[in-house]
Amino acid sequence: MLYPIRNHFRQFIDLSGFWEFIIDPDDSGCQKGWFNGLPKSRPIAVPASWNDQFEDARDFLGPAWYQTRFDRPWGWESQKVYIRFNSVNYLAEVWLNGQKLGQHEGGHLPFLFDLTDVIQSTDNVLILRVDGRLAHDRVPPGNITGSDLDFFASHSENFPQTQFDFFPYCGIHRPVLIFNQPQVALEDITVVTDLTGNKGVVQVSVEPEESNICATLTGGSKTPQAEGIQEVEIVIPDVQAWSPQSPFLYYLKVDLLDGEKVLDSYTLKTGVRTIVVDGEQLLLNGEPIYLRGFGRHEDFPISGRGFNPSVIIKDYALMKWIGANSFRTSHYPYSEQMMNLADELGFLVIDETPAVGLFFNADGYEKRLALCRQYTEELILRDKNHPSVIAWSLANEPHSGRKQARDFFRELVDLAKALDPTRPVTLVSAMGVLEESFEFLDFMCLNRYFGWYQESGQIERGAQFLSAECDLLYDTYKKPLVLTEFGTDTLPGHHAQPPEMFSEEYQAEFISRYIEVLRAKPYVIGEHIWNMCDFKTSQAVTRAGSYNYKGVFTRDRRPKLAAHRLREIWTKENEII
Ligand code: BDP
Repeated sequence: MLYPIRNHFRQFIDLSGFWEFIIDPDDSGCQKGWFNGLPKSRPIAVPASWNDQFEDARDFLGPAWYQTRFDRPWGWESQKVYIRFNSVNYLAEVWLNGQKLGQHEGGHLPFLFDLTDVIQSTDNVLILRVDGRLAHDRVPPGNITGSDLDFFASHSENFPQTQFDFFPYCGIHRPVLIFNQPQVALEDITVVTDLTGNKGVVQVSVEPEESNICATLTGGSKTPQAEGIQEVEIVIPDVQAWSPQSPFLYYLKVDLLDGEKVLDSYTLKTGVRTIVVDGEQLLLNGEPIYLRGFGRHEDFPISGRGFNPSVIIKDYALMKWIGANSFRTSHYPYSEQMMNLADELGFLVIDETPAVGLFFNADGYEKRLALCRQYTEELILRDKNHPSVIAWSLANEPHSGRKQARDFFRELVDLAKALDPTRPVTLVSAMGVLEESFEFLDFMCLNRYFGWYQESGQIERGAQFLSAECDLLYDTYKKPLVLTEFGTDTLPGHHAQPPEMFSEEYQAEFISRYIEVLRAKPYVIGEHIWNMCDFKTSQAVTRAGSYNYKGVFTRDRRPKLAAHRLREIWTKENEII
């Protein structure tokens, strides 16, 4: 899926700014015809979550309505025109000038509608109904009641009642763009790269089928080019491979041709690299790599889960400072801008779908599976061309103790492999859950909290449990393993000697001890701390101030003791990667 760009053939307009907004607590907006125009409303910032912008909307999950107006830009009269929503959480219904364009379920992933036949030259009225309510057959799920509760060990007493541990922020979370395309246009481009010795190979294929294309690669010392129908291969003699130490990106320009005439053109950045699981190792460009980094969240005061460019930059600066080389997009896909910067700054990303808190009982199973298939497709379509993406994660902490879980993930793994045969596929398993799908996944991801939720207060005992369990899993599945979560809630400024729970010392000791255990195991290919920053979650007795305090930075990005400890460990060892 191509991100809108500006060039000789294409333009886009970003509708970010202040829109009109009204909450609809009794869900009567449709009946009252609000899709034709909102009644008295108030201004709201877009993109941003609505929850922290108003007194009466914090725990309100929808439905709510948005409205904005725009004119068609000049020069688009004979062009195709689309609207692209980069992320709306959770269910979006969209109208333009009173006509329904369609709907999309699921946050964090883009969707678009064709406006060509609906757009007017002036005074277009765009209206959205956004519904973020939690339900057992939505993904991620929430508001679980009755017998469904048997499937869960936790998160049943929190408010709002989510089956996941982050605040269920709602709204238009990322920019909304209108863009044009020529009548005959490049609809999609797929780039696959390979390396042999110092030669790089870039395979480029496009949609629509049968297109005549010319692909040109610039950025290196030469400017190789290839012409063909729908699919071409470009060979780069002295290739500069992409890696965290040297995140070199080429510009790939694809022209759509009709004889000599160029009908459309699209330029994207691409890095040439390979990624494979080999025995107990993960190889980037044929060399073993070890992941150091975090599980994270898109989360900041007031803007909530809304796109916040300065926070993105700050987070990358802190990850560089601390010596991280990777992260997981826990527990949903991050913004496309975040992914572009990962390519540019040389971060390795485990790219996760929004499938967190999954359970597998019959009621709602088909709908959840259909949604997970949709998310997997949308994610791979969106992120397939990023060199930074080294693996797809299909879920976080599914309640896999039922035999249906295995079939569910078998189907998703097959789908992911069919869509992208080049990247490893994984999922992230919870403590106390036997994840049988490890059998057909490329590597194992585990979240473990021995010494926190269990063996509380006992770091050494926790470390022994961790060690034993990792060995057991490796002996069973013989696959490499990333510890994708470990950490402790830590109140900034709270100290204790000897270390005790919630103190900065306890977090620093816990993390250091876990790292020692992991480093002694040759099949462990990475350590991701939970979490990079403190973040907002639902209210619960285990979540003081409705924060998860496991950040090694505070929510406003100040380091705790553990951040300094990690920096000592992670910046000393750049020889690993
Ligand atoms: C894991 C979840 C993560 C939570 C974390 C915790 O994957 O979302 O925030 O535990 O409890 O179970 O802090």
